[in-house]
Amino acid sequence: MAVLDAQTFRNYVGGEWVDAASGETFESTSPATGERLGTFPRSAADDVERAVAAAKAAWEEWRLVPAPKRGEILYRFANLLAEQKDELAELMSREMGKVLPEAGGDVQEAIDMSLYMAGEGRRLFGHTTPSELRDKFMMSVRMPVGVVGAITPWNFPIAIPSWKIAPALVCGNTVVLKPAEETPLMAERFVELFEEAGLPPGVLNVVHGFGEDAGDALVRHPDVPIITFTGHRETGIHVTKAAADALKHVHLELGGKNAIIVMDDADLELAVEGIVWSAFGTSGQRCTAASRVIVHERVYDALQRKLVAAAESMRLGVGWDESTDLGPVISGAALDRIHSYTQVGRDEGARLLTGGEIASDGELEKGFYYRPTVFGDVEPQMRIAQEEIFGPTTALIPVRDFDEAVRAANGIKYGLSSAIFTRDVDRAFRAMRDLQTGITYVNAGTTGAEVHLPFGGTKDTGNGHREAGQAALDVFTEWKSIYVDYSGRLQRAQIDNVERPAP
Ligand code: UN1
Repeated sequence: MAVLDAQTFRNYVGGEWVDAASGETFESTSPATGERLGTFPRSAADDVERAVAAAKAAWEEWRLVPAPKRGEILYRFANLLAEQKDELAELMSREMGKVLPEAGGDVQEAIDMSLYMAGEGRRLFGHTTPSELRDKFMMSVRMPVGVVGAITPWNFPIAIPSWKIAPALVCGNTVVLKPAEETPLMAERFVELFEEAGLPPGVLNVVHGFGEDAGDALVRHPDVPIITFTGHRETGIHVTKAAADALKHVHLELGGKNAIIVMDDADLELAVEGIVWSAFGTSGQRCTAASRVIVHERVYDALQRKLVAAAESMRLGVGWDESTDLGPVISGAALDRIHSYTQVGRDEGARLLTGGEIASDGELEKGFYYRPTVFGDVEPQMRIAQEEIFGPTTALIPVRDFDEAVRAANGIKYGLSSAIFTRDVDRAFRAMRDLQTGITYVNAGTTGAEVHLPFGGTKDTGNGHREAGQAALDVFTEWKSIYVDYSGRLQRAQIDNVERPAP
């Protein structure tokens, strides 16, 4: 393991720890307390250039390492993550803000993904199928593509890099990672563990910095044929345009405005637990957060009462304190944006039932805390029911029946996750069919995806690709179809084997 100064960190390029060429830096600070966690290189195009060159050179050898051997490195990586899970969770809580059980879950998701993709080293199945011609064999195999440019967000600072990097590596690609500038320390630890697991130099490189310089240079680099990006819709559009001239493969995982439907036959206690977990977990800063709750009018009052009581019982504080239910949001800018939506909701005529305030009493004053916020009497077209807030704010939308609920759920531009609480099996199946999202939960909240099913969404949530599950392999490989003719003569498909029609 590289010996690093406790406070100053570097990029990881070609197996070396290096500063940005410009010598410029930026700081990582805790959103919980403002404490400084480290100084990181603020990289630009020339740093990206070096990292891509290292990844490109390493690819020539890495693509030839047998996939099961590539998988073994992922097994070792998973074991190291497991050994250091508690320490990583504590650090994540400091750098990103989420409470310890969730931070542990974030690390666990990376362990799960690494183990799953490690096993893929002994699968990566292709297909064989009989030829229409005699003495001819055909198969399709997955081929690595080259250097993957991965741009990852701060809200799952260990899990999401693993979703991209574990499958990219097992498929035989090399990677340049540009992690979120809010959580560079987590990315640093992530790559140190890969180094310790025995990943050869250049196979995974990290370039710290900001989207506008390091991220943009990575997206535009001609030797990076695949870009995988998780973040805002507008940035996703920018990435797509920047990658278009070089016809790059672009995988996007963008926003969500996820709804939980609560029908009149639902188990209301369970529904409230699901809503609290999905709306306020990670302080609402998940792509899968439930920022809308669509409620049958017959149970609306009861649900509203229970939900408000549950929200008001939540304790705000630093994530590493065991009594904390809700940690800070990521930054002052995020806090301002979330708070501005409270004003938007009020102006639109929604009823603020609880929260709607920046919390700054006592120790909270040092960080960025927002009280869990519930709006009632929200109409589906209001901005607070249409736009991604990415904070602990949810909107209750009353409806008369199931059809109206599904219409409201679908009446947005995003399509990541959805949920329905009902005990009626017919309604549950209709919801599974009719909710236009990439993920649907029955009798559970909108969060909680497991690593071995595809993750991603319809409409403006992405561009049709999925990460996780077997679907991830489609992002990080190209199919090659191979034909072997052992007849010893020229056999023309579609011609030599076709019976001539009778004259
Ligand atoms: C995200 O918010 O981008 O299902 C990822 C979930 C988590 C992953 C969320 N397993 O909410």
